[in-house]
Amino acid sequence: MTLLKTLSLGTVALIASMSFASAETYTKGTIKKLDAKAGKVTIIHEDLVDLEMPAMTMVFRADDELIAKMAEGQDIEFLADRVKGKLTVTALK
Ligand SMILES: [Cu+2]
Repeated sequence: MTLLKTLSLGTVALIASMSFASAETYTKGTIKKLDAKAGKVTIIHEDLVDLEMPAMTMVFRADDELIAKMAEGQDIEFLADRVKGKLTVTALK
């Protein structure tokens, strides 16, 4: 039991330090429109800290795998980055 507790505490500490190291901040948003064919998603997003962008509604690109997890009207927490100059959703929580 003690060993198990020690192990899980170690895991938590490791994950915590990893998320600090990546310095990525998930942003809250709501999916307004989804265009799966075009690989585009319109998100009403809060402040995007990593991209120094204020809250707004805008179109992002997203790959098929991420779009498959999205639905219009859904509240999400996501990561975004510039990929080849285009703002792209890179992860969903
Ligand atoms: Cu924006």
